Amino acid sequence: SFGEKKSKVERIFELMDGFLKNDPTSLQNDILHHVEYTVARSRFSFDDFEAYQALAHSVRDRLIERWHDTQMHFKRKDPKRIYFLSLEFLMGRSLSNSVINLGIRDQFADALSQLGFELEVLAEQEGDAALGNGGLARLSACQMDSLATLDYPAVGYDYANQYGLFRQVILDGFQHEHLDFWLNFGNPWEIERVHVTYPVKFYGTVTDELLNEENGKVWVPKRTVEAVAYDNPIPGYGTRNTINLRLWAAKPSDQHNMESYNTGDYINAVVERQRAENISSILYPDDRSYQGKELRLKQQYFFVSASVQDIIRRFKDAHSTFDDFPEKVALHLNDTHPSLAIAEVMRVLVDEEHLGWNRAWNIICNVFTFTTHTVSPEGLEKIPVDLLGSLLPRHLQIIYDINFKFVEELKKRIGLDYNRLARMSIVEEGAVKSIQMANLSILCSHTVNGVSRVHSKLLTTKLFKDFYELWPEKFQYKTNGVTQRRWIVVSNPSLCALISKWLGTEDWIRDIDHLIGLREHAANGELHQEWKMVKKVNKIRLAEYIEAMSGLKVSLDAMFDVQTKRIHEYKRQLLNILGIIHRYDCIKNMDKNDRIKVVPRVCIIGGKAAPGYETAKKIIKLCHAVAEKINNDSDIGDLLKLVFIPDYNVSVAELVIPGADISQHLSTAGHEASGTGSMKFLMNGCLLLATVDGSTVEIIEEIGEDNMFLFGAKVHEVSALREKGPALKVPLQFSRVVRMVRDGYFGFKDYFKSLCDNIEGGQDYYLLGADFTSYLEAQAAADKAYVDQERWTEMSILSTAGSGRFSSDRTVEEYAQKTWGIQPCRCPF
Ligand code: F55
Repeated sequence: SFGEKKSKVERIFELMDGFLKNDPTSLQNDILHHVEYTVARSRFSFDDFEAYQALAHSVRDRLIERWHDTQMHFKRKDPKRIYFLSLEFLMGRSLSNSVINLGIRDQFADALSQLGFELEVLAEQEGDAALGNGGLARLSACQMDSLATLDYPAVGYDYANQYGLFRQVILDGFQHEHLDFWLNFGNPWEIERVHVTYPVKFYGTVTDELLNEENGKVWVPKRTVEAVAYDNPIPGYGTRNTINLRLWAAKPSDQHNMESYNTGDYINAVVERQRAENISSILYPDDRSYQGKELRLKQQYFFVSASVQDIIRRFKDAHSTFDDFPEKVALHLNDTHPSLAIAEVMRVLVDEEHLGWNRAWNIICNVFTFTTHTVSPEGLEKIPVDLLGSLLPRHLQIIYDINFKFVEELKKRIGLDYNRLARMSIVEEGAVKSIQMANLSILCSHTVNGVSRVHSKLLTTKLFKDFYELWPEKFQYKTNGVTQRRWIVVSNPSLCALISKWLGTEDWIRDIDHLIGLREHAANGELHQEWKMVKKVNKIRLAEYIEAMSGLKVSLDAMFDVQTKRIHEYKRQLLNILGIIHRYDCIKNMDKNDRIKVVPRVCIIGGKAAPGYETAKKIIKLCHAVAEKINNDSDIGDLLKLVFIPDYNVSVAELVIPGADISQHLSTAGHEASGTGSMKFLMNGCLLLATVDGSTVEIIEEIGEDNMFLFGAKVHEVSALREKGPALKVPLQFSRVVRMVRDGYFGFKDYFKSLCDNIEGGQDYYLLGADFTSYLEAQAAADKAYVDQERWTEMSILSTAGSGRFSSDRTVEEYAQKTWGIQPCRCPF
């Protein structure tokens, strides 16, 4: 019936038969095409960076194909989706990860080598996407990788930071913060969606016109900002599924503000409009405290509002009644940062969709899930009522209404226990009246998760005890995990090949349970040889990096001892440094015969301090001061070196972790909710020296105490030790090393005084003194074990073999089944 004319579909098939090809010639063609037409350089002359850009665009094309197919498939099948709301994602670099997950790494490597380029070298050209602070943010990234790989219909949402986390620059041993212009050289991984935009409104007043519950209220906002979507495809491994991380950028809205200025003030009107973009410009660099800043609140609401509009739009495209909403939507709150979503969904359902309060409330209670990453009450987010009321007046009302009904209900259940009512209330009275976002999140979520077993115990017995007693069934935990794709396959190709060889399969990359198969080879001499070779290769890579960064040459025979993570008092980098001083002091006092027995060490410390965190910054300076002394002491030579690795981020971690022999996780027991760095080290066959805290408790169950170096007070012992105050005994060795710092042995006497005061005279909140002896014993045990290289290698193999439980694949699987109620939805092509 179409006669001579071909159908549009036929014509498209004729022009583009199927997908992009991955043979060397096609790949080379694509790369050169992008050099010429995307990068706009001559295909006869382009440098490494330009080659990287062209390569990235060739990979991006392949991601887009799969992304389209996946989205179409999801749309057709309309499964329940998980919307992962997080204010932070630490994605790091994407190139290697993408080509590996797409299954075309080797093809690209071959294609490039024929053009005279090396894939690894080009991958180094990529900047590090640091849209987050630390563990919480990297966890989101690992979970996205697992969600894609396990074929779950997921969407990640965040706002699009213009600047990432600050770059740490060290000058004279002091941390300086530099802006991270991560988008200056373009970002080939994002796809701008100029048509996917939503207005986000702020300020204004709520009218009293429509007071009946069915109709809701009318909010007359005063400012509008436009949210524009930037999509970042996240490919799964061994599947065509490619999910979306949608980031919102703030743009001035067209209709807004211009008319409110008199015509004479045109210039100021334009300048004022541009300020809209500030909302998505900066990432708050503090990973512990909530400052109650207006800009932070704006960022939270901005991304939450755009995401909620997007989610509701997608839902309404396929459904006619909101009663189906909980069957199609799981909304996950990654900590309380996105918890305004609760009030926003409520507002949309009541004020805009006119569902009536009770129906809306019922929906809310069946869609939200919440994970907290915090252990201490000080870590909980509070938003001053005045601030919220001026920026989002209607949301404040809704939260008040939720709270009123909750407290009424609560009185019926628990009676007039006013202390408990006050603790559980969402509204906290006090000097600064504020909203307790955790209470709101717990109340409105059907599931509340901790991030490790001990963390969960602390939540149910301390932090959220009142809520637990009311709703024990809400509380769960999902021990964190990390993705083996990034933390072994991408970052440690030699180990990856070795594991696959000995397991006789690559299946462990998708199904981590296979990893345990290494255990039966743990004593195999041949494997030992190969295992040691791999470690050596990675140590060489790390040593070269250290030399390039600092000029310091380190011995490959030394034990590479690493502590890299955000700098915090509770993580006790100071304990590590004091231990190093002790080691130095011991070596200095040894005679020749004893020195021969010393196991040489390269101590590596890295991590950022929040810009306003003075004590953490002093710890960084102390590390440099001690390093200066030790590294320049010719009497010490290769027996001890101390290196601070600047600007620790995901890409640096990929280099450091595989090269570590041992890694330290020293949090005072009860302070680390989980810890995820340890899991990455573990996967890379690195031994752990750790306190029995957070996820380490569960790591012990998998690896066995004999294969780790544990020390320190246990969670239940900490408060009794603290209560002793000045009466707490500390070892002489401890007082001796602190005295060295006090007396200016490493210079900067006055500057370090407060660090010393913090840990002496009954002030030692994090119990460095109390744990010192036990710490030194664990260190001595590590030295002893290292001397027996075969035993050490066996422990190393057993560490990797036992790391399977700490894959984010397991974590995500648990979330899918026990929290989100979602099923895989695999793209069939
Ligand atoms: C960032 C911003 C604010 Cl306002 C508060 C906290 C943070 C943050 O980065 N927290 C964080 O990283 N917490 C960590 O989460 C990890 C993943 O669950 C845990 O492993 C770790 O114990 C916890 O400290």
